Amino acid sequence: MTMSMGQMGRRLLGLTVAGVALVVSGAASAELGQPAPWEYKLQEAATPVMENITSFHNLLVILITVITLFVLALLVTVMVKFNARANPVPSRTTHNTLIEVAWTIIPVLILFSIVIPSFKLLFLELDVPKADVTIKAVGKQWYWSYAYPDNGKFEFDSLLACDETRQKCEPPRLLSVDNEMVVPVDKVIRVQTTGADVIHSFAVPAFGIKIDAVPGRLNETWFKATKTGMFYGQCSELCGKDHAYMPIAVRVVNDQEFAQWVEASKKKYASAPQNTFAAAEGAKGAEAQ
Ligand SMILES: [Cu+2]
Repeated sequence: MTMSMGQMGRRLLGLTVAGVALVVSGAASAELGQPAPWEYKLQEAATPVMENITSFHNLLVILITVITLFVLALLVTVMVKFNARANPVPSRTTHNTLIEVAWTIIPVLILFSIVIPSFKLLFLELDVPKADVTIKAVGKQWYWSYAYPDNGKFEFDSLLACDETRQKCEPPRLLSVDNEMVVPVDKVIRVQTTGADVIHSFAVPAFGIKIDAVPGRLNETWFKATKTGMFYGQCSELCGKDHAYMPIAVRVVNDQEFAQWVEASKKKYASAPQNTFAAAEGAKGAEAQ
């Protein structure tokens, strides 16, 4: 197959345009709170923490791009100007104080421009504000249980909404569950995680949270959703054969809807026999008596 340079150029250009069009159309169809085909960016932020993560990420991408282009330009200059043919008699220069000071100070300044937003973000993530609602998320092989200790102490299981073959699923496929975790909008939600059997990880990309659920240990994180709607995540620590089938679905609703849901859930999950937290707390209560 012979192809002229012109033909090849045009073909390459065509491919690039098609690729860009695909990526743009894919990104445009992205729905809040869930992944989209051809998505190459972070999911749209629904909490202040995630907004922070996104802007930090963007800052880093700009920095890396500029640094990479600069180094590439230096390499190209060296290759073109200082090869043996173009520059047969090399200079014997060994020191240049100005350049040496510059290549020490400038990287330090660049690192400072990274470390300041980085530490700000770390503190924002780790410093849990006063919580309006506390939820215990227990990772189990292979589903999640949610307990609302301050809202009536009910607990329920949240399982993948698919048939046994996992061929017929509720949309979004492999992300929707039978019982969603429900939280009020614009409120600080503290999530405490633990594992009932092995290590799992509770993660919701649009909220910017990912925290391990470790047996025998209580981890905590927080989020404050600023948008209502459905938000999906997945267990993010390889936990066994059905690791891919224990999604996290969070419904963010207004205060009134949340209060109604709490009342309904208290009745609906009143006789939850499977629940480990209530059982453990019940046992503790019995010991105390
Ligand atoms: Cu898991």
